[in-house]
Amino acid sequence: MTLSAESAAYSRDRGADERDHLRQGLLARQASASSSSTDDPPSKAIDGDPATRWSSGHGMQSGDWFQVDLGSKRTFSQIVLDSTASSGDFAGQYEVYASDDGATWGRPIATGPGSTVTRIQLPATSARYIRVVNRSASGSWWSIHEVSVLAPDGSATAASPSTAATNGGVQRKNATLPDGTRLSVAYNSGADPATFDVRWGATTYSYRLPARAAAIFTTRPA
Ligand SMILES: [Ca+2]
Repeated sequence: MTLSAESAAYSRDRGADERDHLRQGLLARQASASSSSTDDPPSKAIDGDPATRWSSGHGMQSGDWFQVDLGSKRTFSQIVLDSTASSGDFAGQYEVYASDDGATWGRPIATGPGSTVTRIQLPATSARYIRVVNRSASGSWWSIHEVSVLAPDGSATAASPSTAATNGGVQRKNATLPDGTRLSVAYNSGADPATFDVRWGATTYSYRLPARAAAIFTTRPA
C-alpha cells in the first residue's frame, strides 16, 4: 500500500461555524515563498482576506515552497490551505516541514494530496516555522488565498478523537467528523522508521512510516 493511494486531504464547504473556527487560528506573523508573482506577495496569504492570494508566478514545479513564521514556537495540530477563489491552483501533492529556526527542517511531518481546500491534520506539533513544499507539476500557478494554522484546542469543529493507542513509536488516533468522514492518523514519534497495520475492509495492510512522519487515512461514508 502506498500513502498516496490510500490517503486523502479532507475538504468541505465552509460553514459559519468553520469561519468562527478559523478565527481561532494561530496568527502567522510573516510569510515567505520560493517565488511570487509581483501582484501576489506571500503576505496576501495571511491578510485575512479570502479574495487576495499568494501565487507562485509560474507553473507549479516540484520543490516550490510556501512558509509561515508564527513569531515564536507554538503548538499546532491542523493547517488549512485555502485556494477556493483560484479553483485548480492547489498543490497536487504536498509535504509539510516544521522548524524552530527556519533553517533546519528535518523530515516531513505530513505528506498527502492537495485539494481546493487542503486540510492537513497533524499530531500536536511545536515549532515556529512551517513550510509547505509542492511535489507536483502543473501549468497552473500555485495559489494560496489564506493559510490557517490551528492550535489543538481550536479543532473542535474538525475532529473529536475517539480512541488513541500507542504501538511502539507509532501513535494512532481515530476520529469521526460531523459529516461521517472517518479519519485515522498515525504518527511515528520515534527516531527510526516504524511499521504499523491498517485495516482496509477485510484486509490488513502493513505500512512503513519514516521517523517523525505522519500519515492520514480518510474513509468517506458511502
Ligand atoms: Ca488573502
